[in-house]
Amino acid sequence: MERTFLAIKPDGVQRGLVGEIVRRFETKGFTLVGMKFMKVSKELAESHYDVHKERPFFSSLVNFITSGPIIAMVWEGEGVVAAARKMIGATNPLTAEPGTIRGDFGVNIGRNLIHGSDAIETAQREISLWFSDEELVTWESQMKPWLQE
Ligand code: DAT
Ligand code: MG
Repeated sequence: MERTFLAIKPDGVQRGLVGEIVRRFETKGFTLVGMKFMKVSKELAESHYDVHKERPFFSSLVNFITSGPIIAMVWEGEGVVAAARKMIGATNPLTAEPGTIRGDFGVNIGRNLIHGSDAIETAQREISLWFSDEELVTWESQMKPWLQE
């Protein structure tokens, strides 16, 4: 089953949006398989954002992600990678559509509340970077027959 890595960034935690954000994925019908509340080390932040290391915003991005606690999560479901990206919205919250997390709650590209893996292969890399196998819980949601034909 397809899985994605999502992280509520320090601004999402500080603004008290953890419940609201988790609620959206839960009520959509995706299944939570891993979750931890943590401070991110500089090493982990740099590794997570490795593709952006040559970009001018890289150091401020790493400083931001390590500035306060975050919620790291793995969610499972059919098509969850692309669907979660849609639910998160465009990178810049000012242009993100209303109804998306960034569109509803953000105003600045450097404070865009949540990370979501951008492809299935990226998700696999990010899940193994952030979680050990023992931290992921395989379980069958009793809602499944009510979500899938
Ligand atoms: P996304 O998080 O939508 O996948 P991304 O991978 O292009 O976006 O960039 C990673 C993060 O870096 C993004 O969530 C916010 C920050 N960022 C991206 N472009 C930026 C820019 N032009 N100025 C400042 N921060 C930026
Ligand atoms: Mg990205």
